[in-house]
Amino acid sequence: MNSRIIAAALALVATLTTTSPLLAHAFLDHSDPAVGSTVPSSPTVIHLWFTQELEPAFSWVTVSDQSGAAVTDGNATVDPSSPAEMTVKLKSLSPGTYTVKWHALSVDTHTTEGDFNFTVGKG
Ligand SMILES: [Cu+2]
Repeated sequence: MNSRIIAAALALVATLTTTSPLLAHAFLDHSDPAVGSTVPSSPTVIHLWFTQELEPAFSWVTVSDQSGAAVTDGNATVDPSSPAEMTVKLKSLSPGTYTVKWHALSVDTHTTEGDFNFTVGKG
């Protein structure tokens, strides 16, 4: 490869990087159970909807109880028919507050992460 082609390629990368839109990341849009909510009984799954489509192999969710123990049943999945949605099955949850941590790689290759709580009431 000659140096002119390399220079042109670098210029193109710089242009793409500096002009990417600010909103083009996968942030959490909403979830079920909702962020900060209290639900009457143990949900069997938690759904997270993002603002952009996800790369399933590099996106995950963990759910833990107050002692830090994982309460998920298997890994999070992304349904190909709903690529901005991540779902993970849950074990049967006792009343208490649970922490959801998510890490997303969007199709634009940007990673984002965050966490929130939800509470299972006494039913
Ligand atoms: Cu992005």
